[in-house]
Amino acid sequence: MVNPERFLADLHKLRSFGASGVGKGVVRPAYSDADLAARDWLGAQMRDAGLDVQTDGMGNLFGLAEGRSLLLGSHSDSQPEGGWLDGALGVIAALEVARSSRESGGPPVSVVSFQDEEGRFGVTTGSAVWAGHLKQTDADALTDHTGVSLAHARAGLGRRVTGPVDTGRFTGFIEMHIEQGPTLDSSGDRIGVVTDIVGIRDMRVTFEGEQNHAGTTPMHLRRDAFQALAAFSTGLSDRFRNIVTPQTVWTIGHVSLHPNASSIVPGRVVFSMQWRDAQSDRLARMETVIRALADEIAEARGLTVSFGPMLGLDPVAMDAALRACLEDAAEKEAPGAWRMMPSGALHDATNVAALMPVAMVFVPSIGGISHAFEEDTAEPDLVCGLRVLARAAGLG
Ligand code: HGY
Ligand code: MN
Ligand code: MN
Repeated sequence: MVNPERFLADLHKLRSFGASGVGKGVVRPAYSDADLAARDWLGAQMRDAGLDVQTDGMGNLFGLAEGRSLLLGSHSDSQPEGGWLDGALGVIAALEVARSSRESGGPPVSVVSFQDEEGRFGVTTGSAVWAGHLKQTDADALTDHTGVSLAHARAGLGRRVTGPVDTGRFTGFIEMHIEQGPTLDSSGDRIGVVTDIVGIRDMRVTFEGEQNHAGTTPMHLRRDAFQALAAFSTGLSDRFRNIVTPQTVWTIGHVSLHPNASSIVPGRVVFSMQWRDAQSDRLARMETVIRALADEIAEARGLTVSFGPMLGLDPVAMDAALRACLEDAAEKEAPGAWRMMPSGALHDATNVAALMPVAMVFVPSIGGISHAFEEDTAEPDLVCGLRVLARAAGLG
């Protein structure tokens, strides 16, 4: 049987690496000192649980059971301002299930904490490389918002790296996660069994205009990068009107304006353009609109536009058989208080689904808040999710 007290204690301990901000927030971006310290601690817990600890070249951390086994886990890096449960929950729940299973002579269970799920460099970068979706050489060329390359960041792994971990040794993958949206919190359900994970596209866009004096440059002569971005953002909502559904989302979440000074007409803006939907063809139509509108705006305002590499993942359905295990487990642990639902957030499970059967289980997020320091889940719900995961993994 799983040990809820030990599980919660470990979850709080993991939060202490990078604990920051209000509430239970963490700042533990991929490859930061806090992230590496957390992974060192996690590796020690895996070793104490009798697992063989391995780190691949990306920094994905595995605790391996002997022979072929089920793989459980998620990620332990965070957003620049993250909550304590996003990713961490799935990793610590996996550790607890693997450890309990060994203690009670249960089935072999391995554990993983993927690296850079939160996309400091890409989109779910660690699992994307492990699963073969992204070539290591292409990944290495990616840079974060400050210009640091992934190649440079992962060089900091040093002697932690043991070598590649064979994807063929696992029979399937289950990721437990917080929902990160309002569905379970509003319905009162305690468990969500995921049906599908949406697709995503993400690229950097640059408008290059002319830097000039903010007092002397007449409005009609300006080639203002910020004004171009403002027009682009407003125009996009209009152009998308006949393409998107109420479930489609798009976000300009990172903006770097140069030189970012009150008295200078900005000459350059680099921004992130991300969009998500359950259908790949809609994602493609949105891309066409994005590129065309950016070209039009640049042309009309005397700027140039350029686009960075297109990153993305297609929508995936969860494996029917593994999902059924979670549904049975949910009905036993939360009778009448669980539902099937799609995931609007991205997960490592998407990449792993190219290799083996994959399923996911959610617990509620209070107020539907995540990617914020305020993210939280009631502890009885965390434990309920742990028990569902353990049952689905074959622990009675
Ligand atoms: O952005 C996402 O959906 C994930 O949390 N990285
Ligand atoms: Mn996550
Ligand atoms: Mn996240």
